[in-house]
Amino acid sequence: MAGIALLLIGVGACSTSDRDEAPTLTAPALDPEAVFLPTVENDAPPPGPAPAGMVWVPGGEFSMGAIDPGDLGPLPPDTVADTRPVHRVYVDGFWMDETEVTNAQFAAFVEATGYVTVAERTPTAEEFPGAPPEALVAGSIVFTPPSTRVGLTGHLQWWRYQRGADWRHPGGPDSDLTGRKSHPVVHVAYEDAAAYAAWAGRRLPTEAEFEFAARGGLTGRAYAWGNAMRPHGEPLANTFQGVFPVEDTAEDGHGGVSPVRQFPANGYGLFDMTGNVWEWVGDWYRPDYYAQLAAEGGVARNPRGPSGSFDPAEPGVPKRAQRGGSFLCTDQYCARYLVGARGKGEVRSGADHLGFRTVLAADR
Ligand SMILES: [Ca+2]
Ligand SMILES: [Ca+2]
Repeated sequence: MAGIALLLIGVGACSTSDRDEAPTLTAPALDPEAVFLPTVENDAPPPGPAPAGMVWVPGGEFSMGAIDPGDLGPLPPDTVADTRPVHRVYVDGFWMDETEVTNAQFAAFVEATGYVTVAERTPTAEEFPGAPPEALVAGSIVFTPPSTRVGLTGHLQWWRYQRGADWRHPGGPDSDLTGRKSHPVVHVAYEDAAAYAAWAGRRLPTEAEFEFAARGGLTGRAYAWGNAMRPHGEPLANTFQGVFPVEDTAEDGHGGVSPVRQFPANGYGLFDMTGNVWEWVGDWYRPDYYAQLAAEGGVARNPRGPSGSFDPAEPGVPKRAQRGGSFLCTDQYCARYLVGARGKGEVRSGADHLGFRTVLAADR
């Protein structure tokens, strides 16, 4: 049902960035040195040998949030509006998957448990009252570029509900996982990601854990690796180049999703914390959550998100936060490859640009 939900209520992540003639939002000029206090990592060593495929993130205190980075120029509206104020957060150390969960890893979970993902289940009229009967078929949402240039208002110009699209068939029933074992699993709803994590004895990261990990020990940088999108001209993440959404020129070496580990790891040894596929995190989404934490004063310790979700763009739609951006992110539309940027999505909606990774607390 993921796709139906998505079509009825709008695509997650970048959906509210739709724009055409909308004015760009120039963020207030802020001095990063004044806004971001130094990251202070915990100095305790890892509590033991690393679980397979995981790396140690030491935790500590850092400044969470984002400001408008100068080198992008004016950002699309709302790109960093929900990342303010930058506020002080502490997280305990934890183990984190080096990469997005791959198709091979997800297949092992399904083989062991017989789990059926949301996209593979046939939606019912009770679940989606008012939906046309022909829409009540299992499937998911697939990025489908239009053949000609389009205005950037109306994401349904490039998102299509595809019958039979699911994690085993990322492009629809005629596609499969041939050559994709090392690609991140996609078309996973929040509950699918949480089910995998529980089976593995882990959980999804909190939004704060994800951002601490993505920053890799650096302080207040615009990107996971520094303040330039392409230092020395080298792409450091799988994003979108060309003319969005029509032509992805793949200057970074990958058109569409790529296998994991195609770009250098960040300071903690984590791959694709920026780009490739968006990643579910555990927190409910509210655009004012950072303001809530800041109003409490002091340092927010191990924040786990608000008690419920609220997105003014789609009130009443339950949404969890997502992080990192995807192979579709571009400063023309959705510049959420910024390390402090946030995304969000309806909890039962997957898509072919959305996956996840897991974490394991140190005391486990
Ligand atoms: Ca790319
Ligand atoms: Ca990612």
